[in-house]
Amino acid sequence: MTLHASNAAAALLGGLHTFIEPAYIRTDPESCLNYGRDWTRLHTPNPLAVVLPGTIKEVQALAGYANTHQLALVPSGGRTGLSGAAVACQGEIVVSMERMNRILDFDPTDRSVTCEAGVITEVLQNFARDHGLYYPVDFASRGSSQIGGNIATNAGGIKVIRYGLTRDWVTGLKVVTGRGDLLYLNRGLIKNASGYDLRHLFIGSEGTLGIIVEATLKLTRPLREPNVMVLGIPSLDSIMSLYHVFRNKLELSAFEFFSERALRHVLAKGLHRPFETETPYYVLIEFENPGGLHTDTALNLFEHCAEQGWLADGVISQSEAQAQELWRLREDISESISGYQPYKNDIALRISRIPAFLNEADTLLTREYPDFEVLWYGHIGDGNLHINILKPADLDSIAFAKKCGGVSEHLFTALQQYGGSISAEHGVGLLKKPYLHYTRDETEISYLRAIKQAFDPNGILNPGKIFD
Ligand code: S2G
Ligand code: ZN
Repeated sequence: MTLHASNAAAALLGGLHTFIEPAYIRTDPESCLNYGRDWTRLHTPNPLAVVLPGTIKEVQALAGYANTHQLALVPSGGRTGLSGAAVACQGEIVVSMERMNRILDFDPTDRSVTCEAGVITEVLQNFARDHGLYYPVDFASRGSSQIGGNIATNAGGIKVIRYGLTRDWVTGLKVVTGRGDLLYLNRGLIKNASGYDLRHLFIGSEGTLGIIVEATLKLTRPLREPNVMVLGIPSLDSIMSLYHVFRNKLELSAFEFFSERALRHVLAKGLHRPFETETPYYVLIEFENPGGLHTDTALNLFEHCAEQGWLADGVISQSEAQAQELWRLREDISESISGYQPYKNDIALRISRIPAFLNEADTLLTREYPDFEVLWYGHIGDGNLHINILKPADLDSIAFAKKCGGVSEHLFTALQQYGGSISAEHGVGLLKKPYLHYTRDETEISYLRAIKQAFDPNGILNPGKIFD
């Protein structure tokens, strides 16, 4: 009998009522389905219940209750993850932070904002903009992801080459550990040399060490009149040469790439080609261009790269609207292919090793996937490549995932030679767990386990994610 139908489950759920209002304890099938999964679709959601705490005290009481009754808790934000880290498929209790969604404090002198974990990323970005500032961690899922989830996965996105990752913007963190203790870490300080910086253990921990309940984040000045260029690239080899030329002369805030195949899926959704010429690859560059100060430099660099044969065509935005339209060619890729249930590789390398790896990986994937459509895109400027394999309509998901998993072993073996990571920004969760050893050795994993033991001794937090 599943846990849900037993009397024990009823008693466990009844006990929750002592510290969570019944309206915020859900067991209906729709809630269990929607809150029991992220954007992956390889596991059947099967939580015992979905709980929506409204205060830190309630989160602490939940952790205490879970320890007493050996219940598993799966912290849940916007559930836009791509590695299964927010999946609840084994009778866990999903702890949704969506009710804890207030912006609590803003200080213009510190240029910092304190918000609850459930604040939507775009709400924070708009709050910063409305106060003349900028929260520069940005990605396509900004409209549904939550700050707590962004921190738990150390979200990266499209501006990393200039602004870094979520980790670089968190100056304070309130977390409820697996022991039920509330830790207030670093308290918004820029400098704090008072021992281990525990904040950084929770950033990227995928809900396995603690439940993030509040964060203090730095803000910065807005980009001044960003311009966007999209360039048509004849071969993989020229991408990084072009990158070096542009980054040496312009303050880039983004350097993305995508293949013609990826572009075609976006065009199928109604967007227009950036220019007439069709090339195997495209690069999207963003740079600050206040008052058109750098336009000549950008055009001279364009000419130089064209003379070198590194590009075949290109366009530079003439307005903010056009810049946004060019961004959509890159940012809409994920959405445009979601119907194909793509198998996603999200790998990271040092950028110096990209040219050699790109060619080796392209040869390997062409050999291993003769009949599948393989799309390349990603944040190549920071060494992050997204390789998406589209599932053929006539192949069932399990067989497809099995085939791709086998190819991933080859890809990760090659990646290991380049010192790369099997997961650049999407995390490990459930999907990448079988491959963790390609990036972390046994000794390192033993230390990860020791840290887990310190913060979550009874293993109530997101068990089975990252490692067993
Ligand atoms: C991107 C979004 C998720 C995906 O587009 O940069 O991180 O589709 C991705 O891989
Ligand atoms: Zn990405």
